[in-house]
Amino acid sequence: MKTVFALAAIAVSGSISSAAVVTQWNFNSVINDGLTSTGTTLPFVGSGTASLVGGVTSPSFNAGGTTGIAPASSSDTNTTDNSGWQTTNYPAQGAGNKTAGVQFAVNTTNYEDIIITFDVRHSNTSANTLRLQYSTDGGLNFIDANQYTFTPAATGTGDSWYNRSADLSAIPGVENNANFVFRVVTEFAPSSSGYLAARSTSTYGGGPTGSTLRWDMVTINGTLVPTPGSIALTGIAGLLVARRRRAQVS
Ligand SMILES: [Ca+2]
Ligand SMILES: [Ca+2]
Repeated sequence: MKTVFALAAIAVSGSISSAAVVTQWNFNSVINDGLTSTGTTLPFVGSGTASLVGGVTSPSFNAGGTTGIAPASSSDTNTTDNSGWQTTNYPAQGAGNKTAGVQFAVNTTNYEDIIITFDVRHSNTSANTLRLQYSTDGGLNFIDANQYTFTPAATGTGDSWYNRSADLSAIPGVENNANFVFRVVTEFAPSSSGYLAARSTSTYGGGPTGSTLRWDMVTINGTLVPTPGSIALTGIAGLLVARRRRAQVS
């Protein structure tokens, strides 16, 4: 009987260890109002906090789908009220390397194998290079996720959406952490002391009108780790299933 119980618990609890969206921001209005200029930084799925860092401001929300070079919209499937988080006032040329951008605090307790995806639209004059950084201590210290710098296409195309992905599953402290925070910030071009514009023929411009980055579909994916409580419950459920199956056989 003990063996049956244990096997049933493992089998059933294993089935709930599955990929899930921990938190997602789509920046659309909570109630569809048909206006892309209105939206929210409250999460669409789960819980967490979105904030601006390094002097960046957000004067408004703006369209998640818009004109521009393909792809001309984010991956948001909302076609009637799709907003993006419009951000500007990035640092002046030669200043504030890896300090300015958007930041997200997400409790990853009970989740492992964290993967972050987001969409970003570069204006022509915005920085072409973005850097993902993470914190395991609530945002006191940030560490470069070294393999994750993001630049527009090789041709240096601005005014276009890019779908980005970062697999943090191998980084200690990211998973199962109530104090997990990450941010995406603008970075100088490699081996230089200044920003390169997203469009190769444009000049980088910071400040309130010089460059814009628009964000959408910021998603933290993880795998739910069964808690002791859930194992106990599923174990009982599994035992009942096992009993029922034996009853059917006999
Ligand atoms: Ca709206
Ligand atoms: Ca959106």
